[in-house]
Amino acid sequence: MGTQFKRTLITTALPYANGPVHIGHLAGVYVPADIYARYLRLKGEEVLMIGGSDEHGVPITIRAKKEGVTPQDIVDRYHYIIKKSFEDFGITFDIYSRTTSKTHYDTASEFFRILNDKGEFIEKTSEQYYDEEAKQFLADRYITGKCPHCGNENAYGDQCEACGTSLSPTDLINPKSAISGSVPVMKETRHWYLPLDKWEPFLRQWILEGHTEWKSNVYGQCKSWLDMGLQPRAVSRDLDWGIPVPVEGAGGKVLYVWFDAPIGYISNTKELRPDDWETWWKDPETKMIHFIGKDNIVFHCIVFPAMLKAEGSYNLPENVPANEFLNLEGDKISTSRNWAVWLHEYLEEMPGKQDVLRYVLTSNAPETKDNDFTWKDFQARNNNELVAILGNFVNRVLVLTWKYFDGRVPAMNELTGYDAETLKEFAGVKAAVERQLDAFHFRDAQKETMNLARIGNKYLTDTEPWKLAATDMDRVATILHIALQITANLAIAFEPFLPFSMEKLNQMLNIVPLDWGRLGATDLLPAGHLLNRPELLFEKIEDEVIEAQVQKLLDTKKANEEANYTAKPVRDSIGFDDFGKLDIRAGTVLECTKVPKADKLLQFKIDDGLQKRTIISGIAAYYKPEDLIGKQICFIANLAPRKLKGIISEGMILSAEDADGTLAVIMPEKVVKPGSEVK
Ligand code: B3M
Ligand code: ZN
Repeated sequence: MGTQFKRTLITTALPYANGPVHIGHLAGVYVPADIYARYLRLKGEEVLMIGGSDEHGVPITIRAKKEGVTPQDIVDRYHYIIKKSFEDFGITFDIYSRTTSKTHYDTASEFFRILNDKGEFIEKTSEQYYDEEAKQFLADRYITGKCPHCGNENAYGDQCEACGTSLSPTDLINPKSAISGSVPVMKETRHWYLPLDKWEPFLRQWILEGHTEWKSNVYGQCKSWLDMGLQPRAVSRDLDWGIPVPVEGAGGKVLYVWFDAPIGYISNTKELRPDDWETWWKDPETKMIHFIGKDNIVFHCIVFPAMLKAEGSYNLPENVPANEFLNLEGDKISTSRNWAVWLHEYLEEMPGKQDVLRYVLTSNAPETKDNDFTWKDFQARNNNELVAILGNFVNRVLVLTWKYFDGRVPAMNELTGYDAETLKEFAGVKAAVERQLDAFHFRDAQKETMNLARIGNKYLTDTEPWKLAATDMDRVATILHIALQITANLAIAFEPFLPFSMEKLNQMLNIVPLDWGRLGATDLLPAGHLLNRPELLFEKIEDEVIEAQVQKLLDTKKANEEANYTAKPVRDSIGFDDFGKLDIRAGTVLECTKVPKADKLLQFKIDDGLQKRTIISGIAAYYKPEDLIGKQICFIANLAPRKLKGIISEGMILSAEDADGTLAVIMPEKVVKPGSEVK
């Protein structure tokens, strides 16, 4: 408290290198961290932003097994895809490394050794599931069985995905090894545990009393963990992928991924700054901030601080501004269900639109609760905010300056009261944006910044310089002078949020990027300064583009439904007599019309060989009436008549229902006499 910090170490969660990164990653961690890093750098502060891939752990080995390749193949593939996506979106890491680097192996092993030598671990033997065929202990994810809560036969040893309950492997009924399919046995194994209970009093005081300023979602989660009471946590695993436990006789055991991954922040700092990395980790004048998603809170606020404290020479984080989750069109983002907007695909389909996504994800950031990304909202924010407010303002100012002053900043003349008021209003934006950024409220910070563009837009609309050109060029000069100062201010304030567009804007203004300290100044562009020719900063996004994205998601949903489709179990058997009671016939459609005020229903006139029969059928969503006229269908002829929407329906047309509920009408394979029996 009250510490004056000299530098800031920003860490960002290390994504698992078991798949590419999507909008949820950007929104939750990397865009806010990047905004913060860019902001501090613009202020001239000393900053390092550390990133990297998390390349150990069971998720990687599962992916490898599924594809029949090695874990190393998987991480080599995804590390570079992830790294490139971050570069493409302008995430300014000072280093983006990986936890399979030599520096990391050495650093993590050394860290473990120090704690072990200091007696900071306890060693315990416990019984765990073992696959005798595959000759290995089974990670929780590698055991499947029946969920004791909902009966799902394919629950995992850590969670049932059908009902969402967290499980431990011993909860499963009829457990099976996912590796060999055999029934696992309980076997004793010895592991190293970090006694979190020992650190509980310290953590209570440090967080619950010392960091009441942390975001309420973070503070609340810490409090509930602490109130439940902390238990020793195993920091080793029986697995053949990871950093070997650096203790003699520990063959076959590796460091638990959540032990080594946060040490990755240290290793990557070391790799970047071999000579002064300790300044960044041990000098009390360094402020450390962890940017993470909500599922990582316990590891960054409780486990890693306990590790650092046990080691003894490291700083603890000053803040952990964790975000909640971003959903996609109402559903949880999921790598395995392919329910995501993948960053590399977005860039292929929307080239050059990095800033649009950065803007939308910040506008809608899940800072205090889970939020939803929708393509409609994406389009609306682009068209109504980036294009209509920011882009429109900048374009009008530059075009008018070229039109009336050959691209040179005109001199300011006498000010009106309204001019003075406008200048005063935008001078206040700096403090407002800073207040929000310093509190990690990135969406409000961006909103305040957009307000500056709003002020500018309103100023132009109110003063209408284009109408004054014939009568009062002095006035036009003053208005454009002020509007140009607002534009140059926007180039500073929006840089952390929209770096690509602001680079373009600086180019148009013919200036080098200005420091944050100049924000609010009214003399950024001196009279006589020559601008470059304007280009559009943002373009309208048309409906077709959005519809194509929505269709892509609908296709994914359909593919998932099909992949998950299992036919319903067959009903109780019936005798032949029962079947004989059904009178199923083929008939020819003579007429077919929509039933007024009922979107689902079609009304048919069927030639059934004896008469014209009326049938109502709920297939209007799947067929146009004209597509069915003249076709032959099958129907139940002896179903008792029923009244639907005031019309008597004499029978039922037979359809097959697909996995997604789509109906397909059953038709005879060749033309038959109307009234033919179906048997
Ligand atoms: N790889 C989990 C995740 O991607 C984990 C984070 C490590 S941060 C040290 O959510
Ligand atoms: Zn369940």
